[in-house]
Amino acid sequence: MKLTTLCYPLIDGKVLLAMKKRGFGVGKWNGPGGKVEPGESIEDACHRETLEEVGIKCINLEHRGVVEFVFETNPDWDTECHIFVTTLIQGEALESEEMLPAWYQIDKIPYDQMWEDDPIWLPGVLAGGKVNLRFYFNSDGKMLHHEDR
Ligand code: 6OG
Repeated sequence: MKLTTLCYPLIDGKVLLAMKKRGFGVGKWNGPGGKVEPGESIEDACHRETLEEVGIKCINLEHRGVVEFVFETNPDWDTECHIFVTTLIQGEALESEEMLPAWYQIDKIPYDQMWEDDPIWLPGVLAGGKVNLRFYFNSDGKMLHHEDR
C-alpha cells in the first residue's frame, strides 16, 4: 500500500490547513502532505511536501501515528498515511499551484469542507494525542466505517 504523509503546523492555538486546488481531494481542506517517494524516509517526505505545498520549513516533527484509507472499489487510492505535528516552523505560509493555505483557530476548523474521517481523529491529535485507525470509503469518497488497526 502506498505511503503518504499529512503535516499539521500548530502554533499559538492555530493550525495551518491548506485547500487542495487540483487533483485528488480537490476543494477539501487538509494538512499539507502527499506521497513518500521511493528511497525517501517518511519524515523526509513530510518535510519536502510541507515546503513544496505551503512554503513552510518544519524545524521539528512529532510523529502522531497512522491513519489508513481503504477505498473498496479503487485500491489504487489506498494509503497508509503518517500523521505529523510541527510546533516550530520557519517561513510564512504561501499559496502554491497545488494548495491555498490558511491558519484556523482549533475550535473553528472547517470540518464540513474536509474529508469525513478528519473530525473523528484530528481533534485528538491536535490535543496532543496519537491515532492508529483504518477508514473504509466507497468510490464516491463517502466514508463507510472505521476500525482500530
Ligand atoms: P496526493 O496523492 O494528492 O496527496 N489523503 C487523505 N487525507 C484525509 N484527511 N482523509 C482522506 O480520506 C485521505 N485520502 C488521502 C493523503 C493526497 C493527500 O491526501 C491524503 C495525502 O497526504 C480518504 O499527493
